[in-house]
Amino acid sequence: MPTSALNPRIVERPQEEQQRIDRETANLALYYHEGCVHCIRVLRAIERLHLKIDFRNIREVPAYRDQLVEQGGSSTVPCLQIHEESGDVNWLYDSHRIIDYLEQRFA
Ligand SMILES: N[C@@H](CCC(=O)N[C@@H](CS)C(=O)NCC(=O)O)C(=O)O
Repeated sequence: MPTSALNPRIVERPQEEQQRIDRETANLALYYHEGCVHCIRVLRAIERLHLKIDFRNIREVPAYRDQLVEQGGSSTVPCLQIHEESGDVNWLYDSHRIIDYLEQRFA
């Protein structure tokens, strides 16, 4: 049974489109931890939009927290790391801004 039959809000795409989007989301990573309500909101949006994004738990892996602080500039989660096509790396903080970004790009 497709996931969308259980939850009609979950986005479903033709296989080729999903594969194209999977290639795009390979350039994204979400820094989070499970005790954070703002992170849960982003995780739910990712599930609903049916996106494959690398999840980096900063409490389980200290190196992820170090990357977030040293490269992103703050230890606040959630944060979406975006590898742009230009080669630049952007760090997008704030659950609302992250969800807006994902919806504009993938909804
Ligand atoms: N307005 C932000 C709030 C994010 C926030 O408060 N995150 C907390 C965890 S729930 C945090 O990382 N606090 C520790 C810190 O800022 O270093 C959002 O919606 O994402």
